[in-house]
Amino acid sequence: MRIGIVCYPTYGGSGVIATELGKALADKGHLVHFITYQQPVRLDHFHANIYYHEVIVPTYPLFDYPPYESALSSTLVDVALNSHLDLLHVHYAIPHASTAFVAKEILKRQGKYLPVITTLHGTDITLVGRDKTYAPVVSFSINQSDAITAVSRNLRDETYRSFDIRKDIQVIYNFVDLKRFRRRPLAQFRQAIAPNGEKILVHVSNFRPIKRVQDVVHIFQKVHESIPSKLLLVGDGPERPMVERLCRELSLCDDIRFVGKQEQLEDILSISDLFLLPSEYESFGLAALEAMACEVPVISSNAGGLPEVNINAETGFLSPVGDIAHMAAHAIQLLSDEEMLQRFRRQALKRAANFDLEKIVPRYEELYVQMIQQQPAISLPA
Ligand code: GMT
Repeated sequence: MRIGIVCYPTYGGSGVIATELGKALADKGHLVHFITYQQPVRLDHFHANIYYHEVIVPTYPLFDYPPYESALSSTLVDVALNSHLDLLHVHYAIPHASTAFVAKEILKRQGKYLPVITTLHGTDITLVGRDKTYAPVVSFSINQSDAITAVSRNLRDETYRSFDIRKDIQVIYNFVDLKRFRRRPLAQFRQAIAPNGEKILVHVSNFRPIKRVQDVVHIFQKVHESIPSKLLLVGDGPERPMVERLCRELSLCDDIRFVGKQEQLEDILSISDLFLLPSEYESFGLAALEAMACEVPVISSNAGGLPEVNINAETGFLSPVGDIAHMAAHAIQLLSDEEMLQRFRRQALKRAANFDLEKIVPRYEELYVQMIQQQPAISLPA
């Protein structure tokens, strides 16, 4: 198949899943065309079956707001026609679902049918999408998609609750590449971070308020009081200055390291003992899944789709949002009982195997085939 993929190329779960999906599809022999305004972060190697089309948004003195959506729709039309796309898979509803709809309508008038699949990822529904500035367009463009998928049951249900959706939303869970995300013995690296055998806790996110990174620091403070430990904070974003200030106020700077955005996440996870994800909301929690694949149990909130990934008292523990004491107590319990920690590690890996890329990617392929086969006859305007 010739597949067009639209996503946010930046450091975020939806872009990561879209890129990993494209790479997996290319490995299976499909031709994959990424159409984005910047090279996606995880699209880091040449692959004979992968093409990248940059969306250029021309500037003009009249434009206070360069019309990105129009540039994207026009690029989609161009790529669909010249690269003979069979379908378009857009990730994150805003503005990708509506730009895909415009492209599809233009193409229809040129005699080409282009099925559009929209994957909902989370904040496009729960945060930004619900804002009345966007809601009517989000609702309309989801309903106009030929197929809609959501990355968890929770997100599917939230979508039905928030919008008037008259179509079936299929749940296709996020996935992880178990060949890449697996625990490796990196003793030297571990020694460098925790020279005195301290336990290592880790958090990975884009440091947005929804991630509650300050809770991560407060949880760590309590753990640190009773267990020699280090905290690795991976990623970057708007909350970072506040989090840095908090570390200074709590005199924890020597034991907390901000390592910024990292490509080799699997190495960091390989030396970690516990993953912290106290988010206000997660439609799924891809970062937690990647940790579990590397045998790292997860202490998380019970928000959104997290209970569909992290199983309480099995792969980690779930607590109400903001319940720092509860999260810290569970972290201390796990870190001070080696037998329990090892058991949770094995269980985390076993759970992650349910979300193996090799199981999930075929579900998208099946959906693509279905969409291509239901192609309606297009009558060209006279
Ligand atoms: O979490 C973010 O801020 C990034 C966001 C995105 O759209 O890039 O992530 C969302 O999509 C991921 C992939 O499907 C999910 O694993 C995340 O849980 C989800 N984030 C939220 O719902 C807050």
